Amino acid sequence: MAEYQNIFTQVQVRGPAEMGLVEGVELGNRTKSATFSNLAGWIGNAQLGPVYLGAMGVLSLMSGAVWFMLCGAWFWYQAGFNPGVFARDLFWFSLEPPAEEYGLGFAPLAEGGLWLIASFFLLISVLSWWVRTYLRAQALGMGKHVCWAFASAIWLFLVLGLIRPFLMGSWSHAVPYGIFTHLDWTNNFSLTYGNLFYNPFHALSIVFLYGSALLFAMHGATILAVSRFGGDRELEQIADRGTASERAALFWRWTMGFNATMEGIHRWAWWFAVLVTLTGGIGILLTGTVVDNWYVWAQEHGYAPLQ
Ligand code: 07D
Ligand code: 07D
Repeated sequence: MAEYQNIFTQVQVRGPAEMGLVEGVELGNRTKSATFSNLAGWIGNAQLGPVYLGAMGVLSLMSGAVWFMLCGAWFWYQAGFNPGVFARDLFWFSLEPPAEEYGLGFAPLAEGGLWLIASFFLLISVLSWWVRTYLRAQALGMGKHVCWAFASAIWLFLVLGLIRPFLMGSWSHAVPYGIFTHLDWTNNFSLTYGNLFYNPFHALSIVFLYGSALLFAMHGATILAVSRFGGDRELEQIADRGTASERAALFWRWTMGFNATMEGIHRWAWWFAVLVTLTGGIGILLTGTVVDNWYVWAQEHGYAPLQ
């Protein structure tokens, strides 16, 4: 007998595949069939597909694959074409941007030129995926909330790899493509500019990152806690507040004196997540361009002790 356990499991009710709407949709761009997976059903919807590819989807996947293969080919070269070394050192290989002296110009392939070419494809891939999120939302008559949130992540991505290096006058300031080398880059960035903890925008970004996790936990837990009263049918609860959202609201008013609304909690979530990368991008953009040393800056602004 199916037991209702609402932390890990979901009862999977399965009918014929739902193919979705057809009005205003270019059906030739959509795969024809759908399959079902129990595993997918435990964490989300059991139905897989149909997928809408379209020009933007194809462009994004293809240019993303080119970026990925260029990184892989370079790692393969760094491994001396040895499969054992490739597997062993995979996380340590790195496709690096050109050195400082090349400025914003091109560089020989093995000295950053390949990084520039790969970056071009990554840029096309990320931007065309953004257009895809916009167009698919439009085709479904949805608001554009997902693509504007994604734009905030892209803002940080562009600051890190394009806008800030451009303002600094050299691609050498951009992030290398490597698992551990991009962490070394992050660490060095903080050290070079006098400890990023004293950058108030880094602090704000952390506030929203931690806040996002906290809000997500509070919201997820609240809805699970009232799902026995139908609380997981959130939209009906907004239009016609039943006992579930009343209890959820009351719980938070009882425990902390204030409650978000069924609709407003999603605005909290959206803003917290968006502000992580929005404030973060501002913090990175200011570093090295406006502020050379965050510790000194903090001392000058009464944010760090004068010694
Ligand atoms: C869970 C959604 C799925 C996405 C995943 C990432 C690739 C890269 C690499 C071909 C939450 C797929 C990864 C396609 C393939 C090559 C060479 C998202 C989820 C699973 N980082 N970072 C990681 C990127 C920056 C930092 C992991 C990208 C900044 C720290 C992964 C970017 C700084 C730590 C990764 C980027 C920074 C990581 C897991 C771009 C400051 C970790 C990511 C394009 C913000 C963690 C070994 C994850 C780790 C980690 C990818 C930028 C810091 C490889 C694509 C420059 C401190 N980063 N990162 O789950 O384990 O994200 O690293 O800007 O500790 Mg990073
Ligand atoms: C990178 C947005 C771009 C990603 C895009 C995705 C693909 C892959 C493939 C799906 C992550 C493209 C995706 C191509 C698709 C598949 C399969 C988002 C990105 C568009 N820090 N720090 C932050 C903390 C320190 C440093 C943010 C904590 C040290 C630098 C965050 C600590 C030093 C930068 C944060 C800590 C340092 C950051 C990132 C603690 C290193 C940044 C937010 C407790 C020693 C970035 C202003 C994010 C930033 C950043 C947290 C410490 C350096 C809040 C908790 C002091 C250089 N740090 N940090 O969402 O914005 O990133 O800073 O010590 O650039 Mg930090």
